[in-house]
Amino acid sequence: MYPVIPSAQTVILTCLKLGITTVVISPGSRNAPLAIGFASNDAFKCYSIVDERSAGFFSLGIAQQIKKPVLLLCTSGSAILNYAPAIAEAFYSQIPLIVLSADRPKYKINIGDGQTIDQSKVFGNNIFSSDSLKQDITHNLKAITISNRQKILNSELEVNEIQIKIQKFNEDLLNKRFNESFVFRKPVHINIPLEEPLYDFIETPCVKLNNKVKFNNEKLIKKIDSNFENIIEKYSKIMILAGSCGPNYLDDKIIDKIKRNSNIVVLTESTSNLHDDSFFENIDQIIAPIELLKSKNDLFSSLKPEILITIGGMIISKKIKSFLRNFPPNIHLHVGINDANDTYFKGVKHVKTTPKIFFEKLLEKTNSASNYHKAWNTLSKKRFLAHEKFIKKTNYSDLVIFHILSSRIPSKYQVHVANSSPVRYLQLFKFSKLNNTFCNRGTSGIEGSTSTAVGASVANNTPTVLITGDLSFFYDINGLWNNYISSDFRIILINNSGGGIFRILPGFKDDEIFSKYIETKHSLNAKQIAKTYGFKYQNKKTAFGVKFALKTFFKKSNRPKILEITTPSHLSSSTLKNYFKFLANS
Ligand SMILES: Cc1ncc(C[n+]2csc(CCOP(=O)(O)OP(=O)(O)O)c2C)c(N)n1
Repeated sequence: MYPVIPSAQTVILTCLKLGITTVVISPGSRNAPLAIGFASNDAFKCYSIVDERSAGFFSLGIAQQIKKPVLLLCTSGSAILNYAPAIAEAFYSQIPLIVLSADRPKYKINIGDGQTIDQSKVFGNNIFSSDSLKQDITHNLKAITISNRQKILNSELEVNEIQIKIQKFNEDLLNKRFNESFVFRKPVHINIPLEEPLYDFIETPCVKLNNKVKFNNEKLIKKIDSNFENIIEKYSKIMILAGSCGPNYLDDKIIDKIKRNSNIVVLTESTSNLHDDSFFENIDQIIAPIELLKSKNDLFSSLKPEILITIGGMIISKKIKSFLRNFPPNIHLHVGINDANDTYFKGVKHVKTTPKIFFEKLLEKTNSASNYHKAWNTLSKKRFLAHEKFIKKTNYSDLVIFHILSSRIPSKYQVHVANSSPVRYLQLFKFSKLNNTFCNRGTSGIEGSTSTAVGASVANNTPTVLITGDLSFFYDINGLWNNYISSDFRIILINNSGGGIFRILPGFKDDEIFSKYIETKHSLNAKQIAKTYGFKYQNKKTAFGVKFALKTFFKKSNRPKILEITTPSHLSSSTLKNYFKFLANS
């Protein structure tokens, strides 16, 4: 079934032609032509989610996995504003989303009609583009004439001639923006003014798209500037720093070539999803203790790269940022098609190509022998030994929980981590290389981790576990309010009764104001929530209890499960501080 309204039809036909077929729909009437049009067409996979904020993150989770734009459809009024956090996250973490907001015609905005706001440009600068389709003049011409406010009637042209222009404008705009979303991996917004009647449908579309509608990304992959190819020969200290990358971002052949160069070190994070024994995967474990040493300047100077090559998206580690800002490389190159951030204030040269093309070219010229990798490796090994020693003797705390988890999450599980301290603790441990790991680090928000994990789980064949803090979990309870949570979905909720991260960050004060307004201490638990949403639930308060629960937690079950782990916030923060001191002095 197709809506009779040509612009709504055009949206559906463009999506079909480009193969954009996943749609997350939130309820309403203004969007009914599109909602029913999508849902009645077997080519589309549609999801229904009431809360638009959750729908936004759910879509983001899907798009993160399928690496293609996902459509978000909402009604007019305030609904669209609730997409804002997910759109900002998608914008900064380079995830393609297409917001389709149904709207009233222009002449019904700000004249006292209900459920109406100005929907243009609601995402400000946190989106790639915001546009509005033109309203079809052939649909309910009478309403347009009565309104007498929209100047789409033109006395010199016939109605049909005007409609042809409108149709061309709409087709071109949709093709352009959908392409940009896909190629640049960015969110885009298309606002769609729709006049009533909204519930009229036909079996065969009356719109015929022009043939130019297709994906076209060839122009974007630029040739590498040949100056960069001599880098390997020239420098003896090269650092490759990987931010968040999807799984398999670099292929094994390239990894193999990189590791044969003793002048290259590769630093990765949990969300880089890049693994090799020669890579340094626990950046904070290596660097954070240095800051506590008297000899820090000498040590940092010896580890500083001459050239920094960044790949992927956002970097989690504050420590590596601080190190590279204080001890900047001579050159910073960012390799990739999307954003190149000048994170280290050194100026960044953007090499707009794929890492595969770049490294293949670069690594043809091997290898100036140097001790650079060795220096990092010696320090890393030393830190790891101290880490093991500390963990063995330490008390029950958030740190210990992550140690326990690191060897107990089955490798077939995809791991989603919430902000902020869970993702930072995770960085201190080696999890299975097969646990692909994701976190919303575009804006580091705490409002959509559950919804994102649920979205990712429906798009992925592997089971999913979400590791979350309590504020993040309670913030996004509506992430559980949908029909798409499978029985193998797992949540590990580390409940330290507030924002434990703030006890770790500089500025912590053990007083009432801090506790109430910064840490936001509370005494909630997830027991009743688990019941409401049909989860099996356990709560553990000791290392022994957690280990015991994990023996069966990932086993097959007929319902999803929540394991709530209660930890003492004051001990957790002091343990982490002692951990870094111990590493520094070992
Ligand atoms: C939407 C949003 N509001 C506020 C913040 C600031 N913030 C960062 S971490 C955090 C606390 C997270 O607490 P919790 O989820 O319990 O994890 P914990 O730090 O205790 O491990 C807050 C409020 C944010 N990142 N996003």
